[in-house]
Amino acid sequence: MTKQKQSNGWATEELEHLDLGDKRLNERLTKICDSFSECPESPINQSCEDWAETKAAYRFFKNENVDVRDIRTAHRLKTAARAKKYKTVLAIQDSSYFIYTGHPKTEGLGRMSLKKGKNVEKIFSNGLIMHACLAVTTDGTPLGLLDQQIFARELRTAEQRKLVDVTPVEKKESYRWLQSLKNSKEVSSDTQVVTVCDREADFYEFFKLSDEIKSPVLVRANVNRAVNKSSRYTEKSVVKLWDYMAKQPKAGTITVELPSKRKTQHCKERAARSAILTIKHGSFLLNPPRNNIKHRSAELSDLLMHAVYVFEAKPPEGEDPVEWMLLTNLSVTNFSEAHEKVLWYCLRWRIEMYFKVLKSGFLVENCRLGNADRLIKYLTVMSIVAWRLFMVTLISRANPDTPCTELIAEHEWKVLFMKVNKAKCLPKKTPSIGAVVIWIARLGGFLARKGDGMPGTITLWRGWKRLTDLTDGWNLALNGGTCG
Ligand SMILES: [Mn+2]
Repeated sequence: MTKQKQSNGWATEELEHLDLGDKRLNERLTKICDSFSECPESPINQSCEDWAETKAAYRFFKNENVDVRDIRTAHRLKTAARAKKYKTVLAIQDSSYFIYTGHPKTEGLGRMSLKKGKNVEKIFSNGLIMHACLAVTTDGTPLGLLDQQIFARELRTAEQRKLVDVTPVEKKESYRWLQSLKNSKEVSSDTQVVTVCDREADFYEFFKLSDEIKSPVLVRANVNRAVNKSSRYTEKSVVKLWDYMAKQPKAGTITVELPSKRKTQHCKERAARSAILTIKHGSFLLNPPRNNIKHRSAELSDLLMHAVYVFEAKPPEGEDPVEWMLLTNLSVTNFSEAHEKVLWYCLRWRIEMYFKVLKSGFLVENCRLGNADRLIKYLTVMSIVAWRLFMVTLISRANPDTPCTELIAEHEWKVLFMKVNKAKCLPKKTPSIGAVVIWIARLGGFLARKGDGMPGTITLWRGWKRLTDLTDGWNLALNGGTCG
C-alpha cells in the first residue's frame, strides 16, 4: 500500500498556473516535483516512491503532448509575481553545458567541442546547452527563472565559421542572449529589471536591443574596442576603451574579500585574500561594428554607455591584479552608483552556483532518458526544483528572520525542532527561517560550530531528505509532542 504523504505544498503553489492541457498531467508534474525535491540526487526510480509512480514519471517525460514551454511559463509567472515586490531585480543570464557523453544511446544530442589546449586535438562531447535567466534580488535571493532555453548545438561547418561576420545575429547562437533579454522584459512591471551578463554578452546588438526595449543591462566588457569614433571609418586618433577609462579620475576605493580559486584552463590558482580596488567611471559612445551586416540596410546608431572600471592598483607580489570593466546603459554619475553596479555584478556568481546545484548536487548529467526531448523536459523540471532548494539556502542568509512557515509546513518544523533539540516541548513562537535552516543542515551533518559559516546547498538537502523520512514517521504517529 502506498502511504499518503503530507506534502508541504510548495509544488502545488509553484505550479498553480500550469496548464498542460490535461488536468491529470498537471497533477502528475506536481507530484514529480514533490518527489524530486525530496531526493533530488537520486535517479528517477529512487526519487519516486514506488514502481507505479516511477512508471508514471517516465511516461510523463515521454509524453509528446507535454510542452516544456508550458512548464516554464507556469514557473515564470510565479517568478514575475515574486519579483513585483522589489524595486530592482537582477536578471542574470548565463549558459552552461550539460554533458551526456557516456550515454551513447541518447538520441538528438548536439556535439560540443571541448578544446583541451592549443596542441590537443578537438575533443567532442554529446550534450545540451542550457541558457538560463535567473531573477535575483539585489540582496542575493534567487526568485526563479525568467527565461530558459535548452538546446542541442548544431555544429557549424568550416565554411559557416568563416561567414561569422556576415551572418545576421538572429542566425547566430549568441541570439539566445537577445531572446532572454526580450523575454525577461515581458514580465517586468514597475520593478526595474537589470540584466547582468558576463563577457559573452559584450556585443553591439545586445546593447542596441537593450536601448530599444528600454531594458537596462550590466555586462562585463570583453573587447578593447575603439570608442567615441566620429565616423564609421575614422582611423586617426581613435581611443580604446581601456585607455579612455584609465584616464578618468579616481572615484574612490572599496575593499572586497576574494574567495580562493582553483586552477582552471583559463585562470591560475588564487588564495583567498582581501583586495583594495580602485573605482573609476565614465561615459562614452559605443559605435556599431564596422563590418556589421545590417549596415547594408539600416542606419546603426552610436549608443551612449557608461563604464565602471574596477582594478587592483597594488596586487600582492606574484598575484594577478583583479580587474573588471563593466558596461551599462544605466547612468553612472558618482561613486555610489558605480559601487552599486559592482555589487550587482558580484551577484552574477549566483547563476554559477545555481548550475552547480543542478550538476554536482542533483547530478542531472547522470539521468538516462533515451532522447534529447525527454532530457530537456527532465532538465526543465529539475531546474524548478533546484531553484527552490537554492532559494531556501540563500533566503536563510539574506532574510533569516522570516517565519519558517513561509518555507516549510507547520508539522515539519515541529518534527525538526524535537529531533534536533532533543526537546519535549515545542516553542510558543514559530521559529525563523534562519534557525530552521541550521537545524535542517544539522540533520545533514552540519556541525554548526563557530567558524563553520553557513551550510551549503548540498548539506542542506541531505538534511532535507532526512527530514522527509522523519516527517513520514510523524505522519504515522500524529498528535505527539504538544505540552501545556
Ligand atoms: Mn558564461
